[in-house]
Amino acid sequence: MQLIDGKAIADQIKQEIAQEVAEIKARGEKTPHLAVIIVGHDGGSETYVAHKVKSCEQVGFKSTKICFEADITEEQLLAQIDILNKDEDVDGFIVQLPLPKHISEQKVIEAIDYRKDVDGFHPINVGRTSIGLPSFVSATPAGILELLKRYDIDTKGKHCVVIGRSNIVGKPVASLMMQKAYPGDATVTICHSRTANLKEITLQADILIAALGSPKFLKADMVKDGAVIIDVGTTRVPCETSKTGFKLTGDVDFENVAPKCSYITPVPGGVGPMTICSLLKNTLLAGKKAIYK
Ligand code: L34
Repeated sequence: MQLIDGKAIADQIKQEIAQEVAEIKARGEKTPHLAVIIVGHDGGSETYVAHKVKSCEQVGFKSTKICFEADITEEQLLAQIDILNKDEDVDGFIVQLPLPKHISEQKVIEAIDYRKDVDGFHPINVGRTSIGLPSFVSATPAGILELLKRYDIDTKGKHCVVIGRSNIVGKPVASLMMQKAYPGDATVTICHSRTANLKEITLQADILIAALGSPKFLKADMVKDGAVIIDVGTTRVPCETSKTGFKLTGDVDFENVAPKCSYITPVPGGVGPMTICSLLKNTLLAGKKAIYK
């Protein structure tokens, strides 16, 4: 069993980005600028956004963090999005999800100028990704593919089973894994909460991507010997022995599944840090106007 070290790969990619940013600055060109909007005080969101801002610093980007209380109106949030759409210094921006219930996430996503949508959540980017056109690819799926690539994991003709059908992970990662490319060229099956014979399907998987957000859901008896396991879950599970009072827990019962597989991502230190790297990469592309003019 080989552990896929997402943290180490993410650090390596950040160095590559930092090098490129140094060259951009040396040529006297504009410093890439990412803005992040965060609404409310969700613990996970605050941590992830803090990591995003810190990562911008590490690679030499400019970053702007915009915080709102949870009672902001949808109208006020849309007004802020409009400001960022028009701000020529901002190359890309994101609105960290989830949002409070009174705000429509879909409306917010669609209000973002797709040319600045470095999360790759806008329907134009989702659609372009799914038909193989240049686009901002959503960060977590892009991070997963980058891990498969950097570990030289064969995907062609493999059976890739995705558990979870969310718009930000399940659907786009399934669509990328079936594309005529590397990583890709896989035969993809998507399973979800209404799948009848889940175990029968997961047992056929050469590559299993667990993205349902249910701690330790994937058990050893659901996994074929030698499978590649990608764990996208990051649920905060209460834990008395931890300083923070919780333990970040993946969707995979790691302890029992790990001995069976060829490769596995840990939580933390697997997909999470790669998500942030993909966001940095998209911001760099936005700054260079490499996808859209
Ligand atoms: N708009 N909302 C928007 N874009 C995103 O790309 C996200 N996502 C998901 C939640 N909402 C979003 C993230 O940023 C999940 N996510 C994310 C980002 C980073 C990490 C986890 C999830 C991460 O860095 N995880 C670390 C541990 C972090 C910790 O210390 O708690 C890890 O090693 O897994």
